[in-house]
Amino acid sequence: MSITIKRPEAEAVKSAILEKYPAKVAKKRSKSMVVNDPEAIPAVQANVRTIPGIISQRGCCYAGCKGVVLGPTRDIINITHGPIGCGFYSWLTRRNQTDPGEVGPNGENFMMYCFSTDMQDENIVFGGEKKLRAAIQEAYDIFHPKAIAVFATCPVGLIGDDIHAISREMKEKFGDCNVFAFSCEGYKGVSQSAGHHIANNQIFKHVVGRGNTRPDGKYVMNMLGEYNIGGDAFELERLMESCGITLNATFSGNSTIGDFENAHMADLNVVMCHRSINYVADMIEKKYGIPWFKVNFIGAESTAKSLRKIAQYFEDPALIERVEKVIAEEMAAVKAVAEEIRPRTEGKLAMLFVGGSRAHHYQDLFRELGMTSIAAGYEFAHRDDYEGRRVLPTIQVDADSRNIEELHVEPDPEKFEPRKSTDEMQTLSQQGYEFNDYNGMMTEMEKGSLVIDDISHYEMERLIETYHPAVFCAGIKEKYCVQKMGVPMKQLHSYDYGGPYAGFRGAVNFYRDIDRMVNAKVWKLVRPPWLDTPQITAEYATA
Ligand code: CFM
Repeated sequence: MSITIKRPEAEAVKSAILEKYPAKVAKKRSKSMVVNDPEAIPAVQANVRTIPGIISQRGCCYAGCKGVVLGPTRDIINITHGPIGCGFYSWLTRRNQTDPGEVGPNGENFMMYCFSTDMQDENIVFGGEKKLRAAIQEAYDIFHPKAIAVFATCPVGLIGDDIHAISREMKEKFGDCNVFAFSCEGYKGVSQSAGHHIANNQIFKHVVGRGNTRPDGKYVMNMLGEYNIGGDAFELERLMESCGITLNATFSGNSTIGDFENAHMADLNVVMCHRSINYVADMIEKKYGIPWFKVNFIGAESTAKSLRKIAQYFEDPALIERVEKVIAEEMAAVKAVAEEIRPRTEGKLAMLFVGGSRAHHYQDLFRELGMTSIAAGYEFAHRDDYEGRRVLPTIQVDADSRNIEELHVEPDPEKFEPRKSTDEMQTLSQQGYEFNDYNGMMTEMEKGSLVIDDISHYEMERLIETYHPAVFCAGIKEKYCVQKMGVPMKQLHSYDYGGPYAGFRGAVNFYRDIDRMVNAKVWKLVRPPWLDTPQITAEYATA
């Protein structure tokens, strides 16, 4: 017997939400809230400033640069030039894990340290350059690292400390330590997305291409946009090894500076998180001739599909056979668990409002559990992440984006070497290969589902009240509000205490965690305190 549950109609839900806003705000928010049609994808307003006064989920440019892209690198000393809070709050809260690295007095895992210049009022008034120079020297003297990176926070941009000149000066002085800096002041751009771009530009300029070591192996590739949250990269490393695929550099989960330096030695770039790193894939291809395509290792089916794509790219029957064997073995275990759990999760609703790629990728896992992603959106993605890269030429570049440097890249006179000839690339394209492409989230979402960019806290509450989803996925800022509304909440940034969720074994972990959450009876017993004490809300409102 199948039961059809009547869901609220999405256009009506949207109108009801917008009704409460002042007219101007409603007009602007309306463009960022669309009802999906995978056959005729509507345009989504994205990567624009958040309206002042609205509670947003977004982070800042510094978070995207220092926290996201450089955060998982273990042997670069990352110094935050700014007040101590910025360094402290970007210190391991994302659960990006790493191998221990070398141990001993010159051990090269610095992730357990939080390095900052700890700027004080007097540094803001008289300048912080002296303090930064001293901090770089101190870090060098104590640890003798291969590299030191400096990150600007808001006040540094406002007072004009020249972090790049100081880094150059210290690099020359040391001779055996690469020092480079990032002008990633928090206020730049409209979200952490600007920070990804700034981070990638500097890594490309100052690091990529400096090495000349290629790891042993026949099939050597880089993985771009994988950040080893909750051990995801460890699981993917295991999987690649069992397939006989050699991982050269991962940007930047479980990575080292040496990996980045040798990134141009691989024969393929696969891109996981398109939003944060597509720039690097494009630049490496132009400069060194390494093709890229999009993969997704979240979800068992997507993992199998991505592995097959990689095997086909290398065009070796032995590799294709080995990959098929691994898929068959791993899938058997995954399917057994999925079949057991699915009757308990089938037909339930999920909502995902996360970053710039996970709100898409995790829908595959929910699909495997028979669940529908009824509403989803990103915090800071661009239109191409929603609608696909085909809209790139139509995206209007505004003043905020123009502020972020676009590197002009040319083929390297010595190191450029096309890994596939034009003919080979064409043949692969004819076989259905989508190089340099990403179709975005909306092609894979149901007709009538809601897609909302940069969702506000108010909009989130209204969605939950309307649809009563079985699970809501977002981050720590939303977690406890959602739970107080009686809905289980899964953090897809840090995974709470769970993970890995990537690859086949990761899928099994996710199925089990979601099963436990959506079938726990405790959520129905939650009665939020504000229902019984309305006067508290009133007092706050009039205070
Ligand atoms: Fe890419 Fe990320 Fe994400 Fe991202 Fe992030 Fe993250 Fe994320 Mo939190 S790089 S866009 S800036 S997949 S930290 S590992 S979980 S918001 S969806």
